[in-house]
Amino acid sequence: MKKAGILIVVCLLSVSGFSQNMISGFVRYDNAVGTAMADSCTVTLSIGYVQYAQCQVIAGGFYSFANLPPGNYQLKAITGKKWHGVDIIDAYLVLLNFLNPGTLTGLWLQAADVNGTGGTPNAVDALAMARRWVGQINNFFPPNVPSGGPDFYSEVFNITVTPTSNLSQDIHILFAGDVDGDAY
Ligand SMILES: [Ca+2]
Ligand SMILES: [Ca+2]
Repeated sequence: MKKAGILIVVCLLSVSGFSQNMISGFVRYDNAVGTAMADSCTVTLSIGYVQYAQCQVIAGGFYSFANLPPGNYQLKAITGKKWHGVDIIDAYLVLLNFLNPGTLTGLWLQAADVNGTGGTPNAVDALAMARRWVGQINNFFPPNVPSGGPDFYSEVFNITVTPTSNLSQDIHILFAGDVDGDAY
């Protein structure tokens, strides 16, 4: 089996100087103002299912990859931030969306399926959110999500890098179940 090489952190710590084949932007929480995630977040670049590079965000939530070989990459963020931000309001919003699909969209809709069953999030998801809110359960999707672990969702982008690319792409993340985005 061919061993895949992982490029060890090609991120820039500043944007000084001239670089090509760049992807840069900010990791933001998916709320109304797009709060920048200033720490505890990593951006990954993958080719297919193989991670090619990763980069920690720096102050202000900024990330940057430079001098990337041309090709197609998948871009997303992960976070080690502690899960929070889900309460009975979020559960209520999941029920509203079940009765009137379309009230939750995008990452908020993805994050509503806290038990990972797929399909339209429903009362079972809402009940799990309420139970976790009051401390009856420690996670949504065991054993994939350890207690206190990184249960979050990230936007995922398919990016094509060319020899002259200088791409800007913000990446939004959301804690599982925080369908009103009020954790930040
Ligand atoms: Ca579900
Ligand atoms: Ca919330």
